Amino acid sequence: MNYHVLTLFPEMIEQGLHTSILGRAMEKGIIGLEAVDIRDYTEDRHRKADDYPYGGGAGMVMQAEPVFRACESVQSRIKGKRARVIYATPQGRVFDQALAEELAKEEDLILLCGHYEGIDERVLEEVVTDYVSIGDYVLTGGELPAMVMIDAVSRLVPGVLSNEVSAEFETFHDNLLEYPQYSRPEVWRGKPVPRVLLCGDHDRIEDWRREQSILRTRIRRPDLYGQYQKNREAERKAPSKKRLRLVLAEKPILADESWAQEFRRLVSESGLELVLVSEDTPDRFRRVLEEKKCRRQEILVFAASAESVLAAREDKLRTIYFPMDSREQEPEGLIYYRKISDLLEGMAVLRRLV
Ligand code: 6GU
Repeated sequence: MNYHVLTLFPEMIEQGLHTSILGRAMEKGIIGLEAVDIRDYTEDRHRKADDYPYGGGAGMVMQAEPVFRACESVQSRIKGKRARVIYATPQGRVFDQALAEELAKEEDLILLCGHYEGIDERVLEEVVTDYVSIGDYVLTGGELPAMVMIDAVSRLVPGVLSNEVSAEFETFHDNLLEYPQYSRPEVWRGKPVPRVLLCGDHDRIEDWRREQSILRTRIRRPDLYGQYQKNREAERKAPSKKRLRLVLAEKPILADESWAQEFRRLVSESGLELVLVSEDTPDRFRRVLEEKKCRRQEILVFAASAESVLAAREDKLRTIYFPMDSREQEPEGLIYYRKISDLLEGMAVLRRLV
């Protein structure tokens, strides 16, 4: 993903985004960030980019030509189709997780930051594809909104988050808030950690967390909870196309016969089809994908090695990683949905997904 931010204050963008997770993603080259100084595209020697508004009124308006030239300069350097141009404005569609997910699919994004009383309407009509607001309040400029959007979009770009769990299934995904988290010590100032978290039963823990998410959403964000309920209702009426249909498991995973039986039973009880794939053909997952005419969201892969996880990720498949060799070195940037230590845990995950 490459961001091109058109701004009068490039240092704000450059200084604000190079730390922590995004900094690392930029070092790794997963994310590119360019702050384009609109003043570099002015014609006069004072680099003046604004002027008085026609019709009078307070403040200054950013002039059309420098913005246009800055934008065209970026577009001409981008290969392939023209990039979407996002104008940060309180008059836009309110930015949310769904829009972040949509934008994360783009190769390049141009973010246009206004200042003062705004930008000459004529250039907006020419270049802007999306008017986006980050909420109903007034800011002095579009730089902070651009940074907010870049942060939210970037963490959805594959490889940006660490190799733990991909961001697909967390807060807001089904309109639920995240469950509460606890770390050591076990008792802090007389307050113990909820006991269920210490029981070691992943099934129970997942159930508890789900319940906490639901309760918390109902109390703290009744608006989101309403959405959640509406979606559940709709899903009951028309089974979601996102529902799992196919489970792909690499053969070594089912080597232990007693486990395999349980696993097969759960899969078939859930109305899913199980396909065993051998672990040594390079395009093994894609071939099944094509044969079964399944959508990617309908497939869950149980992969037996880091190499297989990479192959499945290449085909953008949701992947559960069950390392058969515990000494295996995981390559940096390995992304999977879940890593499990036994099939029981895998079955718990499966149960939750169907
Ligand atoms: Cl996206 N831009 C500006 N300039 N102000 C805002 C905003 C965006 N969202 C809320 N206020």
